[in-house]
Amino acid sequence: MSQTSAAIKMDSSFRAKLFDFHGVSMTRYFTDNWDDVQNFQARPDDILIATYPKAGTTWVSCILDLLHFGQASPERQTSISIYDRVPFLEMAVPSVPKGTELADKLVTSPRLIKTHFPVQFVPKSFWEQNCRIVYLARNAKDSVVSYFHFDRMNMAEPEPGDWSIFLQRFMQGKMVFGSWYDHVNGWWKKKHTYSKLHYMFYEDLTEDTGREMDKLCSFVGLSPSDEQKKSIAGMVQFDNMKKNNMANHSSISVMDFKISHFMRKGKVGDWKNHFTVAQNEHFDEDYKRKMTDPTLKFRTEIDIASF
Ligand code: PPS
Repeated sequence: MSQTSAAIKMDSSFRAKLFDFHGVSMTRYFTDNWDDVQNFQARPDDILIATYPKAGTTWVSCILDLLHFGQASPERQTSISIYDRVPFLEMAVPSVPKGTELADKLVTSPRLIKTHFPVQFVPKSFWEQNCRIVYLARNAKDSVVSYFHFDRMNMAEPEPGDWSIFLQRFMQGKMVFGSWYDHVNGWWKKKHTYSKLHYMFYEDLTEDTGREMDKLCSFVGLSPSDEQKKSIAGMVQFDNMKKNNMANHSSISVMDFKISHFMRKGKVGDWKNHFTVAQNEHFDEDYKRKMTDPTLKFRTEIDIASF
């Protein structure tokens, strides 16, 4: 049994409440270990994987883990869950080891560490050590749909309510880890002053996984063979990750797979199956007001023919 899959009683009383934390909506499961998280000692070769929830964190975590360790330790892929290979730094859920403890125990070099923090919450040692950071962003519409289904099935998340209420809350930034708009913009701005930040997009990764893997390799300084890259691209295809119990989160007891799967659809454009025409118009108007930086562009659909 993996370290973080210890049994937690799955019922709705476990659901956490949102509260304002330094100006960001959070739950106690990600703030209870705040002091240890803020004092976390990063190492110069640590790689921080930062995302707003549901952007494809698990996908890019598997890619980076395979790129770094897939050759030397192939058994990792079948014996250690992705959330133990890539600890979730701020996680402080009762009865399971804290993210900081898991990260401290990692024996790999580099250590791959996940966070959903907005940029201003990142512990200072990551900046002081000049660590590489990979930020993966996903368009707002698919993010909110994915988040909605996640909050329905994850008993540690706040009660989602119905779809229209959830969408409204997303637009107001009242989600765990705060506003999507502030998150993607905050990290985008950081890219201008911090050179070791690789900002990438879920839609690009879907369109051409090989091309995005090449960019990641040059960012982290790896040169895998074509054969290795091909093999990794196959292993991280949605259907293969969904079947892989070490990647699909099936051992996490707070997640009720009868409601929805963690590896749910893995598509660009599923929002079209959720937004009404009126919701879409309202969302677009609000989006224009909030997303004023013309250099940060998201795609809400991609040309199927191109991948
Ligand atoms: S979390 O809980 O925030 O860490 O979730 P995260 O891993 O960031 O995002 C989960 C969504 O990413 C999709 N996913 C993938 N899509 C395509 N290909 C691959 N390999 C892949 N792996 C994960 C996953 O299905 C969730 O999106 P939705 O839209 O809900 O399916």
